[in-house]
Amino acid sequence: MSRRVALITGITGQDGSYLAEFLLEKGYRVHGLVRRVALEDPEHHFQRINHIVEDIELHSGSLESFASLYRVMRSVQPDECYHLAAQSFVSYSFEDEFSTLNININGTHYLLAATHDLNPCCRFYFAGSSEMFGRACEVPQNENTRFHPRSAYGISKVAGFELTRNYREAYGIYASSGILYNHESPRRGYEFVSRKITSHAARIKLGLADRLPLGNLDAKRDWGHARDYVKAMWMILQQPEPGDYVVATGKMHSVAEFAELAFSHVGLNHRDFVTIDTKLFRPAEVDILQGDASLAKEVLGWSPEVAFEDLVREMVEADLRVHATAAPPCFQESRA
Ligand code: G4F
Repeated sequence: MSRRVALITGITGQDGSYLAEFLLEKGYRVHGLVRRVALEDPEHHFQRINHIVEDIELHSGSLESFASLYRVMRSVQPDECYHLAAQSFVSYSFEDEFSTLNININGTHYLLAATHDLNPCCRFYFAGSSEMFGRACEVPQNENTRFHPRSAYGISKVAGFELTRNYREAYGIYASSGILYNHESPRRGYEFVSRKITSHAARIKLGLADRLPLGNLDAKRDWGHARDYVKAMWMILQQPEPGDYVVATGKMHSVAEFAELAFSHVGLNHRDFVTIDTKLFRPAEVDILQGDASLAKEVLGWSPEVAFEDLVREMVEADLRVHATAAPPCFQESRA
């Protein structure tokens, strides 16, 4: 039997790299869309996929160029397309609403249009986000909760979600969305609060830093492990019918609790090191997100395997190793 073919946009990111590993293990031929600049500077951009780069095929293209996505879709002819690439940092979307909306909405639209035109039997996965719920009218949120996004990022994800649903309903494309809550790992970017906390806890422990500036400590999130969540993406595309699913742990913790736990793993008290930087508060905050993944459990048979405490421990331990052996990464203090 011939191997199934998958195309992943955002393959160099946290989720893309875990998903590529997962699909290779399942016997897929894995193709990835990467920006031309990444191909020119693989050492810097391929850190998360270096170990599998010989097993996958990379294609240059940009979410801002319909022509490039069309060309890649025509050449790869995937059975499954996982659209993960996006401007995914919520905070940055307040600094540049226009590029966030352009990249996230048009990129999704271009890919859907190319799929419809060239490869209508391809199964399409859209990376939706809990940020679509924003100022949520209920806790926990499920697939029927009304959207109330609070950032250009959240708005772009609602638009991508609706485009995906409309390609399903209007053109019969097998197009599904996962509404994923925050998911982290040692591969998380340093600009997100989880990795910012674990890397600072490690650096402070090693004497490489002496404080951790944070914004809103009271925000609550439903944090899971990225490896668990990419499995849900694949399961979503294996269903007989397309659909939309909340993917979450159902457990909620504050940023302060995350910091407390991370610092306690290195024998420190976060209160001695965390400072509040008002520049890191967002113009419109999402205070509480907690998902109800009952549908995913019932229909997909999916449930998370990694507990919050184990996730934080894994990240802190990985950061202790990173900072004990390597040059520290560049930290983006503003709005990070
Ligand atoms: O880690 P964050 O930047 O993640 P956020 O905004 O919840 O978004 C992440 O999860 C979404 C849902 O899955 C994704 F769609 C999205 O792409 C991204 O992966 O911030 C989490 C919370 C926020 O409430 C923020 O205000 O932490 C608060 N926070 C407090 N101090 C901080 C900081 N966030 C960051 N990034 N940096 C801080 O210093």
